[in-house]
Amino acid sequence: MRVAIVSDIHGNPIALEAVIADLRVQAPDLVLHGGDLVSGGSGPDEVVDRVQDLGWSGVVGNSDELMFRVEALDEFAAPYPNLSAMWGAIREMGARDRDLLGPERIDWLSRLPMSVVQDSFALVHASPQSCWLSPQPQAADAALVAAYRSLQRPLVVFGHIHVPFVRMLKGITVVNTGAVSLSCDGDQRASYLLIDDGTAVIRRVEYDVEREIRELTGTPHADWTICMLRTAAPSAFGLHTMVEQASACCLRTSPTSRCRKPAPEA
Ligand SMILES: [Mn+2]
Repeated sequence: MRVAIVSDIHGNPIALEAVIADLRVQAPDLVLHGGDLVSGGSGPDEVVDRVQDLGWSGVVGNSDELMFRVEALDEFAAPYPNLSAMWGAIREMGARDRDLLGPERIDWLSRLPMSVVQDSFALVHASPQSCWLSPQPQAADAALVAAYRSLQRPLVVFGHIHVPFVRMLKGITVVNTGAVSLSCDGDQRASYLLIDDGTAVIRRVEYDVEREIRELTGTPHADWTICMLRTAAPSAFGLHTMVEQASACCLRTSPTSRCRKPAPEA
């Protein structure tokens, strides 16, 4: 049995189509999505329609929750008032996505479950209790086991942090799918997971990042997301990826911005 898990598409239809082309070659028996279908990309409506047409089941992500429960952002943002400019921008980006999606797609997002549990593995967006909070890539073994053992499966898969990894621990393998869009590990390619008879393999897929950037240009706060798409900057702050990325790239908290256009080709 071959299962593919595609997570954190973040409204990027160009990256999604590249992954779908790769899936045709890999020919999994089942494809699931790991949530965060929307937010940050040029076509959240296109992405939701495509996932619905393909019949992929999946789980709810924090970005999806923001579409049907706007106040979730206030709850998450409350401890970080110093980042108020960023929260405001995320709200404006969310409003654009809600307009594009319309009530029917948002209603569909609101019905996504917190987890998908199969015989041999379980899938959540961040953790079993929350689609906002998860261990970070550098988490200790014990923290990963503590976060996911309640699912009682030998393999647990999550997305959310946009940093793919496979950690084989005592009694449990914890896997992060990485992100189709807005990778956060320095590699701008799309990332997704294949589980081949219980063995987890991360796949990376090149796509036309500059085409997505052209599509995004002119949308609210596109400079943030364009920066994130180009740099795939590693996270540094221990908060949610979006927060980390936006802080690092776009609030200029570091003296040297990592958001630079690639040098023109010779
Ligand atoms: Mn995400």
